[in-house]
Amino acid sequence: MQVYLDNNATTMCDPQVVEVMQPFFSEIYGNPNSLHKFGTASHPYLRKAIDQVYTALNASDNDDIVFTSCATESNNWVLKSIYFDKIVNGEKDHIITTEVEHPSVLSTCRWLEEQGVKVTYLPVNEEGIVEAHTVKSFITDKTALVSVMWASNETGMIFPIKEIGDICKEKGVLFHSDAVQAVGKIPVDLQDVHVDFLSMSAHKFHGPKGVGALYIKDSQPLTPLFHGGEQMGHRRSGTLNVPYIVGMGKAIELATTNIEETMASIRAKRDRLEDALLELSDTFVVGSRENRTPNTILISIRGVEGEGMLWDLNNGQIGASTGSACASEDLEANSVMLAIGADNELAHTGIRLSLSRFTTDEEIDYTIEHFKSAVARLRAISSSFAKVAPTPGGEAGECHIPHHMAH
Ligand code: 7TS
Repeated sequence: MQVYLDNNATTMCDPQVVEVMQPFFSEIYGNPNSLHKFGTASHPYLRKAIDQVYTALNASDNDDIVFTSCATESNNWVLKSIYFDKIVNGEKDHIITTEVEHPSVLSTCRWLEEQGVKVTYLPVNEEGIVEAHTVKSFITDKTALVSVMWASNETGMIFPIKEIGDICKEKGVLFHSDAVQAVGKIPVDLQDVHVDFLSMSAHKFHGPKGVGALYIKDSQPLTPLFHGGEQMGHRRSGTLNVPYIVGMGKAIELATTNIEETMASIRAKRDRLEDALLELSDTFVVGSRENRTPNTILISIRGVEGEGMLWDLNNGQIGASTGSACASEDLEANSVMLAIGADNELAHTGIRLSLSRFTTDEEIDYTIEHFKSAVARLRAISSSFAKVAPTPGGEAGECHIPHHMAH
């Protein structure tokens, strides 16, 4: 058996999505900007894909949805264009974000700091989220943009986006949310929540890799990141990636139709896995289940170093992650766990398990069994676990576990 539990890194492309993409490689291949029938043949399919994204997000007709190459591009676009549109001219000088954003936001913000922008990186609370009142307290009349993720890729924790959106609206500050880990996993209704810009990536909801989108409320102006042939209403130049756009449309439709039912089914499997793993001694899961995307578990197993655990799981044909795959080449502690107050040793033990609608009950059974035996194997050879193991009648020494993580 093979079990893929790294769906926050990427997902399998749904075979139904692959099927709808197929004709656009070698049959309907004209450039949509060409005036002949080879070009115009793709237009109804592009329109359909755009409609599918609008419907999935409950966007308004006067909003814009622009296809990009990925969420990294969408995030870079918003942040850099706000710099050009609002900061270079001296109107504003400040951006607010959080300590736990994806590197596509954090690294862009660090680059903006080098250009002279003031950036506030908000800390998270013990649940790993930023509270709305914290955002409010840092907004000044020089704040150009607030950028807060909808849900964390590492913990699955869902941020109070509705409250933050209301605060930004009231204060007249633009609001961007990186919704990569929310779209297709939990309901995202843009009539209900005020967001000016929203980033998403198709491969996180069983679409193809290399296509994403940026939602722009009320089609407000935003300097393009790519200048060129003026595609996408002059907003994003470059020949349209028709097969991938069609695939993204289908994928978002499949992921958001009956989302409540899909969530309940994934949540039941996730909770069963989580309950079973928490039977192990000295294990901790970050964040409450109710406020987490239904597919994600970030679990810490004291005395079991994350990389060792990944290696053992991989030997058992189980794919998991110690955090974000984007950062997995450096063996650093999990930065989100550090941010929520875990010590360095504990922050090296985080394992992220992320399910999908394709995860089966049999795969969960197999994972529970293998995971438990892996922990026993690794603890047997762990010097740090021996060192911190609780003494009879006493608390574990040396290893600091934040009280809120001790379930
Ligand atoms: N934003 C968030 C919240 C993400 O989780 C990711 C990818 C991105 C942006 C970037 O998406 P891309 O399509 O441009 O690459 N996150 C992860 C992860 O958690 N592990 O691997 C990639």
